[in-house]
Amino acid sequence: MGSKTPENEGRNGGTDEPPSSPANATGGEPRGAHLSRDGDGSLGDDGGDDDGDADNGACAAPLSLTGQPGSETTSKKKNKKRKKSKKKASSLTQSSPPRIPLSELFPPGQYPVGEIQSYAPVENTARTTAEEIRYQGRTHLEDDSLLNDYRKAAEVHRQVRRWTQEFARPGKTLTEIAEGIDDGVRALLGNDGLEPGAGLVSGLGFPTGLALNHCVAHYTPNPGQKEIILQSSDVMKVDFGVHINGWIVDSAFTMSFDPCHDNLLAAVKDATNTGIKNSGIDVRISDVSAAIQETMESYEVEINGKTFPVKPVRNLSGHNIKQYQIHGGKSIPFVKTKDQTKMEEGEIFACETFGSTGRGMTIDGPGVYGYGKDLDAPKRITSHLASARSLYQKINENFGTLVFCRRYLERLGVERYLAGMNNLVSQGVVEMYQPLMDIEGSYSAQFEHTFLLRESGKEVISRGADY
Ligand SMILES: [Co+2]
Repeated sequence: MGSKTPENEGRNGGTDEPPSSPANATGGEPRGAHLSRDGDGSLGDDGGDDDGDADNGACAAPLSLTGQPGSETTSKKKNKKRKKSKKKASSLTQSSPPRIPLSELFPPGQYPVGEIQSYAPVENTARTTAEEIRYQGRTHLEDDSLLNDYRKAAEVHRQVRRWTQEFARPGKTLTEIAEGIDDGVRALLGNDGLEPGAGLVSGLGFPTGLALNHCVAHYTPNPGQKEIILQSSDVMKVDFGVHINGWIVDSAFTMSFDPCHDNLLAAVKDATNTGIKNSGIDVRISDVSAAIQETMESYEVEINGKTFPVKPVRNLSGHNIKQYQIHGGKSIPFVKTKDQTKMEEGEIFACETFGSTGRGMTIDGPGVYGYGKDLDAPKRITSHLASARSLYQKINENFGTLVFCRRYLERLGVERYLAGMNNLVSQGVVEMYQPLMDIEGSYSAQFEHTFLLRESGKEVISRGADY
């Protein structure tokens, strides 16, 4: 989930350059030309390749899914069969759509370790390796059960995004995709989140984001809204979170179906990986930002014969993560700053970057992405509105300080909550999040991983074969 860079918030980002909106960014490509192209082709291992001429002309055969949405009964039958042959369970593969709880796929209950990166030596700085600090770090990130749960959440993310990369094709609605992700996450965690308090045990870390084109981040379909159908010219950022006991894996990728967007995706993927590589204990965050900026700005993209630089989005940033708290207070901007803040042992960061062919600056768009309880909000509130009081109780019970959206509220059976919600927002106990938009006609991409600054090394917990 993206975070607004605090110091830049509200800045209008005036630039001398003319708005670089391509005149006919949509509709200029022959529709259907790349329909059957493997959508995650741009998510491959060679994502750092900045050669714009990558020939994706050969159309991959459309991926066939072994099960279609709605084949719930078939997967349940399969589950029963599989449960009986427990010894073979480790060789099981996930169903499509994903419905087999991970606890059945990994019967000994040990989940795969993330990518371990060793720390680069940090120059010109005395390491703050006071015993107390090191011990503090150790208390949670070296806790075996916490680590194993965190790795399980990351494996849920990998398996659900694998399905998403096959399922999310032009012609699908954003609601189908978002609900598919949400249902997959809940099924793999083995927790439908419907009982009071269940959503705090495990579930979605924040509203599943499906932001298209110049919508840079913070878009999720709301109930009752006009359906948006994914188009072959679209660039879609898929940003979802999985949490267990409030420890959130925050990871995102971008899908496109037209090779003209390949360089944009490659730039942002490269920038995110550069950010991760440069991160470490006692590293100044501004040095990470500078490396991200340099990488991102070394790319350009050509759309309909017009060339655009890839700009880092200046008012968004990566962030640290705390328990039940997606934005822990530290930011990793994508442009260098004078900030002297360092990363510390025991911290968890979501390194995400956003690149745009537009202004590289967002403004709040129309509509609502989600809501999140203010961290300082009291346990109970007084309000003249009974609906606000009962809504607040529901929020405390099911989400705590996790960010949620209208779909998540409505599946709990909460109705007619808008007046109550507006009351909570105006009281300042709940914050409302809006879509974040660059200029119309521009395209933007995002890649994001969660990593843990452990004593022994950096564990990129959400790393997969795809990105
Ligand atoms: Co994030």
